Amino acid sequence: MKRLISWSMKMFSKFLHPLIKLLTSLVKGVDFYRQVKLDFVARPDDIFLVTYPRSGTTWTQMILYQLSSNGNTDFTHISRIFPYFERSLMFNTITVADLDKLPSPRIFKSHLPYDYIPKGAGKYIYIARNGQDVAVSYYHFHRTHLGFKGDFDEFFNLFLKGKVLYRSWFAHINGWLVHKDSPNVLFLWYEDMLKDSEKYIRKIADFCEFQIEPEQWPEILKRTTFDFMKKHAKQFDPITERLLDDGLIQDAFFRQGKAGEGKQCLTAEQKILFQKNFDKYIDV
Ligand code: PPS
Repeated sequence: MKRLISWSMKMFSKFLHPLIKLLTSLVKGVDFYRQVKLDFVARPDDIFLVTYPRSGTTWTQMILYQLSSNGNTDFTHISRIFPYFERSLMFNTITVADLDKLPSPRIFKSHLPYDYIPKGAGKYIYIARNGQDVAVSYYHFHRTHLGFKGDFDEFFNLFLKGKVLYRSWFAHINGWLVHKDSPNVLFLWYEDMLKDSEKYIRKIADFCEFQIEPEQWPEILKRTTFDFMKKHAKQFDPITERLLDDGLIQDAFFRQGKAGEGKQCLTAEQKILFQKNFDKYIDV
């Protein structure tokens, strides 16, 4: 009898799981469509930084931050400055009303294909990267950040078929390449930026119409180097972003390791309540 009940429960949950998954993604899709297509109001000075993942997004975010601010680096995570457009809305970490409150120019990170990106009079910076390099970088990212357990061969086949997050690299690039000469699109290659960072950082500054004083340049160039950013990795790593979204704090596990803090922190009332529970439940 127990076995029969267990089997029935197993079958029931087997049936429910895909249904719940389907319904959840349907609800998310409808919500996302409503927010992006109906509620979001684009501004003429919005800047969308768009890429297929692993193509230099974070680097360009830092470039934009250094160009658009006095260049301090004491932010918790770059996503708190420039929202990750679709992720924030999809996971409800931000609402369209929150986006409405952001000061201009708003700068958004996005991996959306051309057809999905909100259209307006704003500017679009698209960074493209060699697809084979993207595949390798994305494979490592899938393993370290998305729980992928397979080997590169398996991942590469999925990548070619577009069965990865943000789907086909080929379709993504192609969708944006068609618009590369539009006056409000700055289409850059990651490899070109690597070869001559300063030239392309200046291009980005001009495109965004940021006024940079000559004395600001050395700091901007220093803070956007790979070495500098790697030293501050936590401020850029999506793992930090996820922890912050969930209200979790890193490096807080080891706190004091001392005795007597309870006595100092509890109020007299809390101490009485504690003692009452102690007397009620502990009788040895
Ligand atoms: S993500 O996850 O989509 O946001 O990734 P993304 O930021 O687009 O790309 C990550 C790759 O960019 C490299 N990166 C840099 N290259 C040069 N200079 C700087 N400053 C820089 N910052 C990040 C990063 O190392 C990833 O590439 P790989 O090949 O994996 O090292």
